[in-house]
Amino acid sequence: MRRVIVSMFPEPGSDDENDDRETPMTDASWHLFANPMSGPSYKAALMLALCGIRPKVTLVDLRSGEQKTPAFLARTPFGQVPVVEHAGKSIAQSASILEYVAAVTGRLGGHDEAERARIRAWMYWDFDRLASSVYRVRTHVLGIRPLDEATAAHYLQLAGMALDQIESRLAASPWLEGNRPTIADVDVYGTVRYCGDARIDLENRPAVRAWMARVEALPGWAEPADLLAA
Ligand SMILES: N[C@@H](CCC(=O)N[C@@H](CS)C(=O)NCC(=O)O)C(=O)O
Repeated sequence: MRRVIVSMFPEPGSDDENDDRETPMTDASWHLFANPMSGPSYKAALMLALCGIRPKVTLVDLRSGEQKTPAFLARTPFGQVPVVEHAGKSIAQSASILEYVAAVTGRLGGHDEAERARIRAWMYWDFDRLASSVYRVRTHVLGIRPLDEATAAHYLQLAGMALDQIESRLAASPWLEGNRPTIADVDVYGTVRYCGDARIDLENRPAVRAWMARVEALPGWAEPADLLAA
């Protein structure tokens, strides 16, 4: 069986990074359960891609409730995508998946406990303030989960406030935590990139747009449609 020693890959953006690295073959020791419309699924898929791992992907049909079947609930008590299976373990929640992949590959994580805690703080903040508003506005705009206008306006305002926070941060620092990309960037990027679907304008947030371009220049970066196909 082909063995991929992912921890030997250099950090994205480091001097050792080989931009000509071939697209990896599917590595079935990593199995991603995902949905193509799901932002958290994209976060998990993007993290694996940035670490040079192309997992086996199984698409989960959320409309038919496949995520609530006993077979899927055996993988995760949450009945949600994404889930990653690796080395006989099943990991749910995109932020936990990002931490797990970072720990296993030695990439995009923190160097010590304090840095790991600061990175984790961005991920908690993301789901508390940013994803909770951007994703809700997105599903409203796309007609997947319509809200009444007052509720939609409320979440739009929260999204704007959260985006203003990262605009300030990224005006002063190229990455959310420290001077290199980390899973904080992967996580928050996986929310911000859905602002377009949510019709949230990033025009007046130049630092966010420049940071998105930096993320999109990382080796392995790809669009959701490219990563979340069966
Ligand atoms: N906090 C979770 C959120 C996961 C989530 O909301 N997944 C949605 C798709 S985006 C889902 O599976 N929804 C179906 C359901 O809840 O039944 C994460 O970051 O992984």
